[in-house]
Amino acid sequence: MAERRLYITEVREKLSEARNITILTHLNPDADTIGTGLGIYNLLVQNKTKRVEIVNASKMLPQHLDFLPGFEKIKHKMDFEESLIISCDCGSIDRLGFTLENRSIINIDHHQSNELYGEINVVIPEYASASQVAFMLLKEIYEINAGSASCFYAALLSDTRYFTTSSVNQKVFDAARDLVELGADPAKIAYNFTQRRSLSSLRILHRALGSLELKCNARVATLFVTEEDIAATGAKMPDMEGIVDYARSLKTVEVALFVMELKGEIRISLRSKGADVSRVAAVFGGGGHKVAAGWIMDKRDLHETIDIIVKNIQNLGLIDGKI
Ligand SMILES: [Mn+2]
Repeated sequence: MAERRLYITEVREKLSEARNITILTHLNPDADTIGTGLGIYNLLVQNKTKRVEIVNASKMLPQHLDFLPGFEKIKHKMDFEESLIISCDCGSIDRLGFTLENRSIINIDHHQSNELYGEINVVIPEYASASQVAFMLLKEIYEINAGSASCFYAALLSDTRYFTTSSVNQKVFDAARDLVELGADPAKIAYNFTQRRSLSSLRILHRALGSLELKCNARVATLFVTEEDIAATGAKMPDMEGIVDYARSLKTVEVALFVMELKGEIRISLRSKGADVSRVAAVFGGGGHKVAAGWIMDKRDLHETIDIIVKNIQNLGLIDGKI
């Protein structure tokens, strides 16, 4: 295991040398990758001697994040051919969606499964969000402005599911308080996350809940949506974020599984109340955290897929403990 630290001196030096900087956020972006990326972007653009771009390879961005300062600056392709890369919240280099051979990368993340693909790897799994890593690091190098604080706070709020996950501790609240002090507006950010849902997100949630099944003595809950469900409700990927949490919320459930049938592929989300579901993801070439992991598979029968995954959950002994 590599040493877990912030590499403040090394990062400061890299940033001061760089003329062009590309901030990369991961495919199928969530609020942590976008909030971390924009938080960094809002700091770096203040320095007029540098050119900075923020890029996401996906065609679709989570539109509910459009209140974050700089959101409209996110591009879908990289324009700089030579630049320092900063990757945000991304465990493996493939998830950035670009060919990055021979590029200098600062990897800012909190995934236990991070493949440490950067020249500098600021990866701290104990932190609740990549934005917490970025904030702890960059407050030592820059004066954090209000825009940046808002982005980091939004990412922290989202990755902790509004401060409810097991990763929440005093350090998280310390960071949150500091970010509010620096200008993040907690009420405004919470409103944007909880009171601006799309109709499609509720319609697809309804369909997903209709598929709920309990397995393994009600310790495993499964949900799925078909391509037809997605087409009928008009749901986009961001509309399906958080659906898996409903399955986990059941009293007896230890591990929750949500399977999305997309065009040509199947996307899987696993959540647990403590069991290490990243081990299940690893079996299928995926990654993630102890209590939240996922991966993508080639398209095949949905029910077969669910059965295979549940079998792996059992075989790995993830639900042997007491309820
Ligand atoms: Mn994250």
